[in-house]
Amino acid sequence: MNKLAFIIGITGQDGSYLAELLLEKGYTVYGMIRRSSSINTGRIDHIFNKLKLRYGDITDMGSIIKILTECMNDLKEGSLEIYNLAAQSHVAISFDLEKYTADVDATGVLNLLQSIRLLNLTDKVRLYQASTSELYGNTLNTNNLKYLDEESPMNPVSPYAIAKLYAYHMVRYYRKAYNMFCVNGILFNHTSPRRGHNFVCKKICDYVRNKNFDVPLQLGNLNATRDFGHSKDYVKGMWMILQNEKPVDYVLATKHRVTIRDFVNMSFKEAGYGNIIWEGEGVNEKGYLDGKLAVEVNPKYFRPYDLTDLIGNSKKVKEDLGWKEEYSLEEIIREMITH
Ligand code: NDP
Ligand code: GDR
Repeated sequence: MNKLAFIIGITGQDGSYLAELLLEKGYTVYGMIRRSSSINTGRIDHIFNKLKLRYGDITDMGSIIKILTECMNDLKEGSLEIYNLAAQSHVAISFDLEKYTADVDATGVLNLLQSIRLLNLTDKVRLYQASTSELYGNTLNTNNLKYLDEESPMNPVSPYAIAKLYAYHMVRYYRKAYNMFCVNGILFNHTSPRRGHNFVCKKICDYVRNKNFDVPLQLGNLNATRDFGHSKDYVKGMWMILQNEKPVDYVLATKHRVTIRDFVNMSFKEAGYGNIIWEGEGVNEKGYLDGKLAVEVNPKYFRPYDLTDLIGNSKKVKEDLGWKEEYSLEEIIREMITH
């Protein structure tokens, strides 16, 4: 059987690990890449020649139709697996790029769904949509919940999350209205050495790894709690969700709670430095290493609205599909500060 997959967002963190996983499993892997004035294939350069990369953009429906048609011509049997990981994925930046974020993260997904329907492929493809824990907003606290799961209320509060909620519902609507195998993976934060440089974990780990403590690390909200997994574990989950007998939405999370401050402490510790001593509060909070200023708060990194707590429970996917994370947070940090 020729197994065929099409990854939209293949040049990103998750796309690159997913492409590796699918190649290992013997898939022919198509990927959409975007035209860029500088090279944007750094994460997939080591497998570049094994992939069938095509220029396109999720906001350009013609490009989606063109690649889908080529994939279907290549498919001999079974279903084409489509993984839509494309997004303007930075929550803070979405407050500055409201319309663009909607074009990519919301309408872009509609373009994909419509292309599938208009090409009469609803019964020939399986679609994974990259949904997010951001959909829940501050539900954990407002509803006094311990963890978030598939049943928790969704109250998105950023342009990014609002666009992703549109996509989440469109996927569910296509599943019901057109009987299509399309699913949402509601993934909590996951990171890796391939994480984009302006996400908080990567920023902290790069700072520790570079050993240049002359300029203090500048961060925003240190009190936010998040649930961090490894991208490699999460792309395995994406694949498992698409192999399911039925199309079902699942949460992937670790149930492990850390503040951004905890993550800073752990990163310095993993790198073999002493404890950070924290003094002050809010914008005046500072972290000292061996008496020297190492971390300070810069309000420029605050968001108009931030999420206090995002901690997930993956009980359903563990029971139904046997997914579980392999990496501990210590292992993730160790890998990020050494690679
Ligand atoms: P990245 O930002 O690393 O990757 C995003 C990918 O989308 C890149 O390949 C990017 O291309 C591509 N892309 C952006 N805009 C377009 C467009 N208009 N048309 C086609 N492709 C586009 O994100 P991650 O790998 O971290 O995340 C993957 C997906 O999962 C995203 O949808 C994200 O929102 C979602 N998600 C991520 C979580 C996480 O913690 N990592 C958690 C929950 C959900 P280019 O390289 O050219 O910019
Ligand atoms: P997030 O990730 O918004 O959760 O979105 P990010 O790493 O940007 O922020 C996590 C938390 O850290 C706080 N923070 C900072 N964030 C950044 N980027 N830079 C800083 O200097 C900084 N200081 C503190 C933030 O305020 C926030 O509370 C990620 C993305 O991958 C989304 O695409 C995905 O949907 C969600 O995770 C789940």
